[in-house]
Amino acid sequence: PGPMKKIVDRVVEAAEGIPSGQRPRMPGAPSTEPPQVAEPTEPRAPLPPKPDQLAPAPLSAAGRDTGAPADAASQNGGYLTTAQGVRLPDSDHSLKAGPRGPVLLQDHHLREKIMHFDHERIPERVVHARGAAAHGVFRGYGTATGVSKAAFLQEGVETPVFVRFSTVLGSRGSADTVRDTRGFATKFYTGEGVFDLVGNNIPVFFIQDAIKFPDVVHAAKPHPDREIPQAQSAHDTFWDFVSLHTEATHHTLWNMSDRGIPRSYRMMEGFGVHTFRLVNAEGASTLVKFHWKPKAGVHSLVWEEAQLIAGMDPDFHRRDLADAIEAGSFPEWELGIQTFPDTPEQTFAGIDLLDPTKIVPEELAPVQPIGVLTLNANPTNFFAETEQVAFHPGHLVPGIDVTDDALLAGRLFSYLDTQITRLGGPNFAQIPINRPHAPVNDMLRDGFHQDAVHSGVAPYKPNSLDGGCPFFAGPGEHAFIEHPVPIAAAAKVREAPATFADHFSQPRLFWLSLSPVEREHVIAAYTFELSKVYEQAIKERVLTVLARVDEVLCREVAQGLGLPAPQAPAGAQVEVAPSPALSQVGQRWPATGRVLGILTATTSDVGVVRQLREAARDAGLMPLIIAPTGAPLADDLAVQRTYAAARSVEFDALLVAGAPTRGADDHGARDAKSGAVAGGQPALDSRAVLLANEAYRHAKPLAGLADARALWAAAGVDPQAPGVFTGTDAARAVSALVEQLGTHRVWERFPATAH
Ligand code: HDD
Repeated sequence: PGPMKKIVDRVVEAAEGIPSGQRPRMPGAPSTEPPQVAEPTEPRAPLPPKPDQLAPAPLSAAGRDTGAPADAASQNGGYLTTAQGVRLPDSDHSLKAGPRGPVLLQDHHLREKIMHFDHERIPERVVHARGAAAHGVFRGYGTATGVSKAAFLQEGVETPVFVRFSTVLGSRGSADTVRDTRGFATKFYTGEGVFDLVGNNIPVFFIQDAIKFPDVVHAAKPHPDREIPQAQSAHDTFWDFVSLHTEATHHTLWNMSDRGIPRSYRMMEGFGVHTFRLVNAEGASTLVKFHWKPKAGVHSLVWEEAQLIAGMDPDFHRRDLADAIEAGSFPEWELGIQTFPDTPEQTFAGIDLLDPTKIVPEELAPVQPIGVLTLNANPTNFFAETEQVAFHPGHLVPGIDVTDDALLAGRLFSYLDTQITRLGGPNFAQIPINRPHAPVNDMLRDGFHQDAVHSGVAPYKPNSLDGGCPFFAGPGEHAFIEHPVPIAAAAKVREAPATFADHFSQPRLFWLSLSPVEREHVIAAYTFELSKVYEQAIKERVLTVLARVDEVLCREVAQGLGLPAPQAPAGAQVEVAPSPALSQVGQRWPATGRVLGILTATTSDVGVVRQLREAARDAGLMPLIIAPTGAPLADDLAVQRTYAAARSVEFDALLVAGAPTRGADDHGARDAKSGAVAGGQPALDSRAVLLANEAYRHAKPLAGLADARALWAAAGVDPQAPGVFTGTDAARAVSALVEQLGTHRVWERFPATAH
């Protein structure tokens, strides 16, 4: 207290003469303002999240392991300091010669503060710049031990993980719900070192050889002259490239399908894409493809929702992931493998396993579950963790090895290289989020941002000065030993295997595997995207590609564009058997973790609203209460969305607990047209009408208590239609929604004409 008192006194003295409102607050000085509003005068925990950051109320009191490193620095310590730890009396005024200046060059605090700010941004990822991540745990089932000796796959072994999901094309600040492939990158901090599985939500890729990666990315990124469009494939250069480079047809078709607009990161499959090689304890190898299967099922938005959300809540997927974890509704995926004998041909059922534009249908090689991933904690700091995490397909552990896939080979170079630009040097493995949990004993030294204080004098091998340390590990000591794959004598060539020339059989397989409504969406997506293309020749060329995939697809897209449908060359369409596993329609999934909007009005019975919310929570749903204003309905019934901020696209299902009439509930409504009072009756609030109308059009389940009928009528909701429940029993209303959410949407309500 002695010296501290003096410092405080001096600071107080220095503050004399400054108007009281601008005076820096001293530690311990009494505050005159209410505690939640005033700047705190002594260290205390950060304020709770602001209302618009509030996640839905927790489903369970989940134990949290934030995964933050033990030395995490927070800003609620005692005193503001410089980066050198010197305490500061003021951070609001530059050092000046008198209050009117000039500013003095010797102001180190000003210089340091602005210097650091000037360098806050680092280069964003050249692809996959936009992403969101979470911590979790992976538990091995032990079912893979016959094919891989990887320790983390053994039964019951729990491994901490960090998973980052992303879009590919957009910049860091772009919208989440654009039509694009999604990245699904997992870092396993295993006891044998870090293993990264850097996959996508689409099992195939645009190109068969990494040397084409700059081409496809340049074509898909915004045009270099005006830098538009952002985070879109709906433009000339993309379609120019994929129509000339037809090995991209399969991936493009997946992008145009519902897979290109996932409902949530929680509801996407993930794929390792390449064929990998697993090696067991006896040294026997097996070729495999990795699959992540979400326990919540694979679900998508519809295109209109995706477009609306991009404006209404560009952070939709990021928020959805964080909210679900915060609410204790932890997303889960099973990791599975398809296994193939490691033969010299490296084919399975005639499919070339080294061709990343091909899948192996699950009906031919079932996906065998080998472990489960649970995401259970949000990052503590976005930049430190989500932005600085660095994945690399070459981060492998004993028991998991690569194949000669030429796309994978190029990736093994690219990911190390990109971190040097992005993270500023070769020491990115020392950034907390990238640090292995296994002991590190490398001989890498120096370089920018060297964090370690290495001891010893002999960072080389062999040495005698450091006692010969560190030593090499033998096969029984968890060493990573490359599988000794024989390499056949061959001439150096720039060529692909002959089977790689088949660009159309698998796009056709995918198309034929989709349900009618999913095909309808594919047609609509191609028509939308090509409508945005200016060059007629490019549209025509895409149609010639589509003709080789399927006549109906080609004809319907051509019709939408107002162009003649070209004929495919005779025999161009190959006979393929569909793979029902590729369709997202027709299965049932748990409704757990789905978002339910509960629409209330000033006339709603608060007891009933409470009952609905509890029933929804008991069913594992995440209910959000929508009300005319933000005023709580009761002490225990906070409002999460006002009418002004609610839009149907946020919800998987809508539950109406009162008919919101204009007049009583129109606070904030500014739409003059909707204020019409018909026949002396107050009209329904236009925003509530739109909510019900959109939810109905997007084939979402709807339920309403008896007075919802007026809303149904105004919103064009047919009360007899499938997936619309109207009644007086609150519990039945919720169970009707839960039942219907099992299929994600009420598919019967979508018109589907493409067969
Ligand atoms: Fe890649 C990032 C997935 C081919 C070069 N890639 C990146 C990320 C994912 C993928 C999920 C984001 C990781 C994160 O969240 O930080 N990439 C894939 C898949 C591919 C693929 C599934 C094909 C099967 N990628 C690919 C090729 C190359 C790259 C062929 C280059 C030759 N990818 C990169 C990169 C990135 C990247 C430039 C950008 C930022 C980063 O690596 O760390 O190096």
